[in-house]
Amino acid sequence: MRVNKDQFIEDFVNKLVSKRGKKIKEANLLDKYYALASLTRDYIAEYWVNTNERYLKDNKKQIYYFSMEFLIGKLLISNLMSLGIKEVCEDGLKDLGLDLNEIAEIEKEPGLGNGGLGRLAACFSDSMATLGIPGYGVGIRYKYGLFQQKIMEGYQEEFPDQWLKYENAWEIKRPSESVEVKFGGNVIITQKDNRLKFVHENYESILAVPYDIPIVGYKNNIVNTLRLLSAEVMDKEFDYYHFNKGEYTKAFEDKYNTEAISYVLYPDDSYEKGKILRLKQEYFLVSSGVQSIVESFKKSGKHLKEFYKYVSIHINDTHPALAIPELIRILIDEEGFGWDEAWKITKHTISYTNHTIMAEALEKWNVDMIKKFLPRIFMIIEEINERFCKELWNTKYNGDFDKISEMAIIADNQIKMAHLAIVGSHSINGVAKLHTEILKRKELKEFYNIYPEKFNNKTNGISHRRWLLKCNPKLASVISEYIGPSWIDSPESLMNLLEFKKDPCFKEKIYKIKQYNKNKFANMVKEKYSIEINPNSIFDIQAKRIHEYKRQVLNVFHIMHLYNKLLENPNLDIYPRTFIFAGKAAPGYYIAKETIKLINSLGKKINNDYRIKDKLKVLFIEDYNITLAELLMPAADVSEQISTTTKEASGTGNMKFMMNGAITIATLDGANIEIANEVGEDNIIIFGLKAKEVLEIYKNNTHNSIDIYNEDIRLKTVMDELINGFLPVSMDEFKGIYDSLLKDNDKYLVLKDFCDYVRAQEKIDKLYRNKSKWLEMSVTNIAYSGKFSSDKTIEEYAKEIWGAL
Ligand code: F58
Repeated sequence: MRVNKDQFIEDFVNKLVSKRGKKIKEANLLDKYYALASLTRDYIAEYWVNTNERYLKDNKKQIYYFSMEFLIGKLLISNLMSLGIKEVCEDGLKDLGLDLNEIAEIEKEPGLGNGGLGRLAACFSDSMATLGIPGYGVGIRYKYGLFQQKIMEGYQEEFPDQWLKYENAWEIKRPSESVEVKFGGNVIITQKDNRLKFVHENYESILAVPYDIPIVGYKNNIVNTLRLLSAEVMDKEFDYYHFNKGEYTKAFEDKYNTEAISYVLYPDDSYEKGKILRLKQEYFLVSSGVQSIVESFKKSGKHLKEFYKYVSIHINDTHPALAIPELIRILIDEEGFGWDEAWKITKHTISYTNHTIMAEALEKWNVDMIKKFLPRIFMIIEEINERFCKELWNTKYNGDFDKISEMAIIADNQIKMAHLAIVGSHSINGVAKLHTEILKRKELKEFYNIYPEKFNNKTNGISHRRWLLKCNPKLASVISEYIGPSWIDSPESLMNLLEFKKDPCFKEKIYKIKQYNKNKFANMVKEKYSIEINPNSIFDIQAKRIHEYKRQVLNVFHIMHLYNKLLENPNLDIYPRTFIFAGKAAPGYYIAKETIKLINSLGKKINNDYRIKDKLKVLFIEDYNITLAELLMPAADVSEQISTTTKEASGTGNMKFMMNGAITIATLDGANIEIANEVGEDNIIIFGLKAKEVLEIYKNNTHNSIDIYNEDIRLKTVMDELINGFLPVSMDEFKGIYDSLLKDNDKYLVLKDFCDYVRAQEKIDKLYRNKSKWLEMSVTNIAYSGKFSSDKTIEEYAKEIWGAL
């Protein structure tokens, strides 16, 4: 868009008055932020309206990406960049004595996600807008997000994330487009004109109120929409009778019970009530989403028979898989279709991405629960299941009861959502080559046997606009200085950097930028934690959800081992290292929470030990989110991607670190394999068991952790230190971790990979001392990172799954 500095200044000053009732002199930072964000939204509005109009006219396929998570990050700076007016605003604000970055910092980040799955949804939204694909995100507007993580006495404590405390400057509430979502009750079946009619009665209604957020395409005048739904009571805000009797809590009981649906992401579902809430959230999302899509499609005048030619609904993991029976319900009960046609339309409309092979993350719902809260949906799932089992019976598996019950959607009083998603969709994709292979050959083998054409791979990607252009502006600008700005539109041209990987002048610039980013991070640490870290040490970072399979404990063991070596010989020549951790543990996940305590206890001990002469530091940075990631990625020298091989579906942090020039230490897992294939073995540090070996160990149970513990004295020492008072905690504090590794035979093969990990880390120590070589590796990583742009991934989804390009 075009706006000059004078116009911007005038608009901004007027906005401060109209929006906040203040002149610059009286305005505080919050006033300035809201004025600027609101002005930016005004600038966006024209393109938003035009885009929607164009999409209606163009008759192109519309893509709806259903996801329980959207980790979009702060929007002010990225929106200004996408509009192409960041510099003008920066200059204009400077003339007014204001600093854009200081204003932007005050924005609250929407905590609408947990991990890679949620960030992927955000990168995909960004790419769809930039490629001009009519893509809509559909999610939930959790009032309190995931949770805010605070570290207290070394432990994670959870607090409500009050990101909506003031207002969300980007959203537009659209109450007139609200839809009713029905829970509970019963279904009456009648017969009319030779057809069965299903009438849902005595249900409880909840209103899904949409809030639309603009997703601004990069300098292309296109603005897509992220629609977030919020739960409200249908009519009665509170009960007058109880209120007048002074029973205020009772008076508002219904309201809070209803609104709780969109309060928090991932309520603890170790209890029945948490499970019910989670089920309600999932149905709330898909029912309101699908109803709105069908309504808006009908307005276009086309026949619903053609729905799937103009609409794709993509489900991000199985959480929105109830979209399948919901679409069938609408087509049959409300639009008068017969089963066969409703089934065909649905199957051709829906596609599904699998993000994990971890058994505990494969969703299953108790039959009684679905029957009670979603009676009509249950009937439809039953029908799908019956027809599917018949199909199996009539084809391959005639007589094979075991196989059929293993593959059934409903078995043992449970509904298997992955099976529903596979049967009811036309495409199932994994998120990296190895992951897809494991789905095809192992986890979902039986389904691959009968539906090979449905399975495909789409390796994840990241938005280079957020993960380079925005978060590392100095690096972005030096890249453009050397290879021109074309990489911004076609990230694969980052490859042109290879020409400069031996250019001392270019490498020095890359070095200085890394140092600048490290200093920036070190300043934050000093300010927030009063800990001094050495910007000349290696910044070695592991930032991701805390989970046993991601093996933060392996990282910790290596640090403890280094520490032990230094205690033995304080003059040992170890290149100074700062180990940085960040990530949240699921509130009910005991070992993950203990791991956080372990990292902090180790930090407490090491950071205060003068004997090791500041050679090691260990930090846990609290409340990992997109904003923190944007600070961490550019500051990293080493990227830790050390999951148990076969367990990390893809990983996307690996791509973000690489794009910012960090060197990866990794197992050959998920997308690490594809990264290694691109950069070559000289530019990544690989260690650990290969997929085949891991699968073999699991299959034949050939691993015995106690043997390794007894054989490797370094490991034995470190492990004993968990329970012998070495750390500043009670002796049994880390017994859970200790037992999981020895008594429970180390399910994630930490001990098995320890030795090779230490070797790989020694290699890093050596390599880093060779500055020229290190920088060459760093440049090579940046150069190949363009291959992992989500633009490329989205192009593949659009062509091969959605038929939209
Ligand atoms: C992640 N999954 C995968 N799930 O772990 C990662 O390998 C992959 O790169 C990424 O998806 C994108 O494909 C993930 O983030 C969750 O957060 C689950 C959500 C449901 C509860 C359990 C965690």
